[in-house]
Amino acid sequence: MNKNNKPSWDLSPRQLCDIEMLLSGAFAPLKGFLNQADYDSVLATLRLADGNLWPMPITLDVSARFAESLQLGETLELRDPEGVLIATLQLESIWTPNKDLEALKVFGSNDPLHPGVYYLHHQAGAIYLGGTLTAVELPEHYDYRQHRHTPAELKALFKKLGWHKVVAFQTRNPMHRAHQELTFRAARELEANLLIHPVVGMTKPGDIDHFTRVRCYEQLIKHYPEQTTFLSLLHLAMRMAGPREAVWHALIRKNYGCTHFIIGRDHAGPGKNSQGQDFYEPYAAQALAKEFEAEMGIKIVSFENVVYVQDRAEYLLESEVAPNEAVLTISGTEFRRRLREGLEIPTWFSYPEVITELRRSYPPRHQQGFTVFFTGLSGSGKSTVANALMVKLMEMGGRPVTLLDGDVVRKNLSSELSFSKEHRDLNIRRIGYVASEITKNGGIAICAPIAPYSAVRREVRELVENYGGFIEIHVATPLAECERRDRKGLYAKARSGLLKGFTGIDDPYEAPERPELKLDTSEVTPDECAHKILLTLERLGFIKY
Ligand code: PPS
Repeated sequence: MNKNNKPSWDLSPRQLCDIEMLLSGAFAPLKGFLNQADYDSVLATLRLADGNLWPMPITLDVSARFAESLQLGETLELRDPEGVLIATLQLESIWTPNKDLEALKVFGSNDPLHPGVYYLHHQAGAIYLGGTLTAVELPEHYDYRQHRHTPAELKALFKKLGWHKVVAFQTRNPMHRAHQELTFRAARELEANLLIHPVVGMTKPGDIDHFTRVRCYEQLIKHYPEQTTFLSLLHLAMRMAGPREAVWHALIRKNYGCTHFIIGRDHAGPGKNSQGQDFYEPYAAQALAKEFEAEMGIKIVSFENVVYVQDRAEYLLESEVAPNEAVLTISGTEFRRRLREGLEIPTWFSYPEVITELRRSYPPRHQQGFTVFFTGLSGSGKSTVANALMVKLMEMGGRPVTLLDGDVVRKNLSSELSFSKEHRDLNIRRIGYVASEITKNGGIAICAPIAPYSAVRREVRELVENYGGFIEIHVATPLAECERRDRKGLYAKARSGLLKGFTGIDDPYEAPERPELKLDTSEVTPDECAHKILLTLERLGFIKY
């Protein structure tokens, strides 16, 4: 509650993106966050209850506790993280969504490896609020202002420039020469102007940050014929929903005044599922968007992949290449490996200025920061090994090292927290936050909490991997051995019932499924454990002797 007695909600990063799109008209015909009838209809039919095409549920998710304080019909204030009032919402619906159903309908899957599914189940609040918005002010951006435009501004600009046909290109990656070739072709074939319209709101976790990407686009755009191409940034939060997302992207571009929209192979696909298969058929997004082309009022420009043909020294569509012609490709994974290891990236693949920008932000791994995250039972030997590792890394020098030991953190950062699941997760989030800042600034963070829950460990991994390495070490010393050691006498207390909720005794420990390294200190000395970790760090490229 604030001083007007109106309930107030602090918008999450994703909600901030959504509200900006809603208020600017980029999500027209939406006038607010979906109410329950529209939500149900969007899931079932890709349409709002009134029949208008709209494929993506844009919902205001909140915690159950906050929702309890609300009543239908009242006005809710929506604020940015600094407390600035962005808009008010007239509450029309409050409901508990069936998230399994939502995941299946929107993403076609309930696989937690899908980032949209994961977000839905682990980050989005349990309750949805729907209603019409009244704007107060658009969220403020201080970065790249010259490249940010509302739909009205872009439409006015196209009109002023006399651009009658505008083909939009969506991307969440740095653009290389193949992308440029594809956009050139589209513009040439359609005799249209080109809008490079990259997403800078939220993309797939682990993507290259938008600051770096925008510097790359600024370099690339110099290689287009003058006055033909325009760069504008889209503050969208992607969902990685493949076909549904493609329809959504096209509708958004229509709202920005574009006449054509390029959809390539596997548009907005999130990669592989837990069975190692792509979540979506490579051309399913094109097919679905084509189905709605006439209704949307924007033409879909479908493209297959463009590849580099060595003998001809030019880019061609895959289908134009003769069977005997050698095609050169560098996959995304290979490209990242070369960046990471400081290896050569050929000029046929990308312009040197673009590569220079990428290298400034992504130095080779041995110059990046990283986090070594130990997890394991009390008494498993985490602290001992962490200390051994710390001094060995300090001996090597070159990067500052900080140890965030479980007990020490509990004294300094988390002294008010208990050992409930909620508090343990909060404790790990705090450790993760500090580790991510250390990693961002090029240092080494060594964390050694129990961290019994896998979901929050994954959250921390995602956070840290935005800035550098995350190396998870499972100290898998058997419970019997930890209990035998019982250095602090806590196992005895837990067994006798004096201490409740003790990990491994009457509280759960979820072992990591894919740690970078698994150690058992009942079999290996602390010194040897530290050595094994150093070898792992070397293998991954984070240290160089
Ligand atoms: S957690 O779950 O990650 O937040 O735990 P952590 O911050 O690492 O704190 C673990 C240390 O607190 C002591 N302790 C307990 N551990 C587990 N369960 C309960 N109920 C508990 N109560 C106190 C214990 O000494 C842990 O230290 P380590 O170094 O792991 O032995």
